[in-house]
Amino acid sequence: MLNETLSASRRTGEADASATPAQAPAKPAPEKATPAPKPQASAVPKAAPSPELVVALREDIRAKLIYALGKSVEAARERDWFAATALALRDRIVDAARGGTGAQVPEKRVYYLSLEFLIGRLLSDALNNLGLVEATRAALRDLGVDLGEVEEAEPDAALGNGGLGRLAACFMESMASLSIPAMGYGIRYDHGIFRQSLEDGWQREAPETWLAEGNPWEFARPEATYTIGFGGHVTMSAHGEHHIRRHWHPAETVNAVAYDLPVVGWRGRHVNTLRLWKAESDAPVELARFNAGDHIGAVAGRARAEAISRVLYPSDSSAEGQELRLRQEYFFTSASLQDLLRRHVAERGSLRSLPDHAAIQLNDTHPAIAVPELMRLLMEEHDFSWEDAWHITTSTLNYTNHTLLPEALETWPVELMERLLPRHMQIIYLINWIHLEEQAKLGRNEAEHVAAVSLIDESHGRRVRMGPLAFHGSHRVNGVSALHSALLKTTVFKDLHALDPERIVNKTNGITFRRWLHNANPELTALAVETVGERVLDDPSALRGLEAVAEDPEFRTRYAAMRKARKKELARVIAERTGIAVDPAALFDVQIKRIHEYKRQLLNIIETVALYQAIKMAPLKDWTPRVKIFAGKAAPSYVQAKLIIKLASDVAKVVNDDPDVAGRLKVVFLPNYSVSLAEKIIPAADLSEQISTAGMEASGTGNMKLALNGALTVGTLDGANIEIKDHVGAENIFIFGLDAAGVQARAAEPGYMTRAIEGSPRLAAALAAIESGLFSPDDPGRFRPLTDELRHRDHYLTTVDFDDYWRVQREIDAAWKRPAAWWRSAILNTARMAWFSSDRSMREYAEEIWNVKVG
Ligand code: 26W
Repeated sequence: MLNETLSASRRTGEADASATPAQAPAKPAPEKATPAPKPQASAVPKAAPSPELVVALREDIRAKLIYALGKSVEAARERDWFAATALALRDRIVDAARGGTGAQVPEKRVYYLSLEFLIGRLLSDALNNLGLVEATRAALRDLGVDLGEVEEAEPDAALGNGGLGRLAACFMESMASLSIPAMGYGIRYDHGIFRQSLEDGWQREAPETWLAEGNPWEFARPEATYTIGFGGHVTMSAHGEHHIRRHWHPAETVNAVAYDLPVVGWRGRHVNTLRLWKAESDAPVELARFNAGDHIGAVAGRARAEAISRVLYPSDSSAEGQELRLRQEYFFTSASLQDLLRRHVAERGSLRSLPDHAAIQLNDTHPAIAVPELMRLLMEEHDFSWEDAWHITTSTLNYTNHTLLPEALETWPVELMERLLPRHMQIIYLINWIHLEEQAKLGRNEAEHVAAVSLIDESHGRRVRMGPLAFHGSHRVNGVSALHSALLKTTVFKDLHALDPERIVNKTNGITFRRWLHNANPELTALAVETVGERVLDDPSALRGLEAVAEDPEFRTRYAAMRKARKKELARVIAERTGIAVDPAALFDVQIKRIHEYKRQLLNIIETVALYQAIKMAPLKDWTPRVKIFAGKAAPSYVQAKLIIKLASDVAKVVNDDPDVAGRLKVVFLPNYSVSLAEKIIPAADLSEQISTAGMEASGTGNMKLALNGALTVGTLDGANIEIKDHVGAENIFIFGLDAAGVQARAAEPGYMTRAIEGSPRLAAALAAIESGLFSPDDPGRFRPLTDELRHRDHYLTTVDFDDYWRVQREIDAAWKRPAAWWRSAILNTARMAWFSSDRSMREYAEEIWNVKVG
């Protein structure tokens, strides 16, 4: 696909991948004027790599270091070796693209529009998919360099907040691996998600600077630049007797410049492109102003334009409604649509056939402005009638919803839309008018129904509802787990669903096993390969073969030893980053995800406090030793979430310093959770905490990564936990608490929290300890905002689920003491998680939403 894009681009004047890389002018290696395709290793070398391949790689890396980076072997730092290795590998990815399944114009392409791509590091992924891990290790060893250290020198591409962004990255990898012709579109943020540090237990945010030393993977495509308008006014002109045309005259324009990242699939058979847009001003520096001494004012217009791709919004759960955010959304959506329309015209001529050759997936409502923008482009730049444009739009767009939380459902003030996107606001009004008119024709014009299905919310000031807009403009709408999709039909989209019951479909999320099993856990992968054969690398359903050895004591011992080794390594990382010593023999209990009240880290911390109190009261009891490990970022403006981090840190301090509980309980908050930190924690986890209030976690994907790696889940019947239970078996997962229906019923009973606290002496004592200042002697009232919320509102039903959570945790303590049964369950988790591969998700999307061929 990279190659295909390039050949299509060539016709339209874009650069070729084999042309000079953006990074630096590439001086060809002295002995070859035209670089020949590099020898490829077999995807998974069983034996040592061939000496020729190692030599070729070594010389390529050395040449990149010297000629592309201008560094000597002696002066090179790890970061330089990383860049040289990436550049050498990128050449091979280009070769793979040119020779792969994406080399021709495909019948149909998928366009995945996402404001977030949480990719992480690319080197080990690319090496693994090209089968070049061992050859590169040997090549670097020849140069006196360690591959592991080079991999660690790569900054994470962290252009996302959490689940939604990571899902986009897993889907991109799976589409490439399945040879689905696809292109991802997003924003090339200068600064991804902030770097988190803890200062006396308080979260501090610092800017993240992944591009500080350039990005060796990307190709800049300045020739693929589009103009994006903002503001201004709309005029009309008459065309014949019956047609009025409207023309938008933006007050301001910004350039969107393409940067391409290649996404190489498994065994290098197919390469797709992730195209990220950078905002560049088209305004010249105002020289007269500059010369008059107004140095800042002379570049203010440019700074305003370029702010669009400066930083990722760090909130994952509340629509903050700021103008810059809407500018980002429109900027990348418009650039992507213009780009794909241009490509379609170049390849096929008429846009009438767009739905036959393109499927566009909107990742949440962030690109929902695509609905009026595609209408506008079709009508105003390509002369389609309203009806034809509407047909094309609604046959091409699809929308994935990722959350039911009301505060996360995007709406934009009509006033802001009118000011920033006046033409789009007119189109939205007309879409809505036709939509309500259809309802009136069906006799559905009662005020309540109109208010429910209207795209404009009139109840909180006038606002455009982006979810209903995306729903109405899409061919298919999907939820991300069975429960979540069912809830979409009965809650947020109840009324729209009734108008078209076919539109909502379920597509349960998945994860790419290449990153989350093969790369993150090579030891477990080796065990699987040894047991069921190498085909497990291509077909995860072969993991089932592990069921047979779950009964084999020797295999269990090896599986447990594998885990132990990873726990030792994680213990080293914990000591290095927090100074806390933990025992790898203890049960590693992990909760790693964004910090949010609905995810209920607070439930886990309160249970930790209760356990601490219980150990102190019965010091002679044979307690199961546990290490509670937390990691995750809080949105910088989310005060309660930041206080939860502080509470975890304060509890950790007291517990870890108390000799009475030594050897039984430790608490760790690992700072700066990221994709690469997840890769270290997940293979070392024994217990996976998935304890959200039922009905609130749309799916979860960390739950899948942990279960695949053999951590047992303690969870509520929420999101994909339900499907995980169905797959691994009820006896291999620990379920507790209210289900979604129970939550709905209980939330309707006033005073539930008071009764829960009064009915649970253990919970009452834990809350009292927190309120007494036991963990914050310097500021006893510090955590009142948290405990007051529990006592007086408890929106997330933490108090109600507490006792059952305590019960199941003690059941887990007992289970840990029966190692044979524990490891049997762990192995069965690995054996039965194949269905959660994002390859399965992508096949389902391909067949049931996109109508595109796989492979
Ligand atoms: C407008 C602010 C904002 C930004 C991001 C609101 C909401 C979001 C996302 C929808 C949050 C998110 O990442 N949702 C997660 O998506 C995952 C992938 O589908 C699911 O597994 C998680 O359950 C869901 O919380």
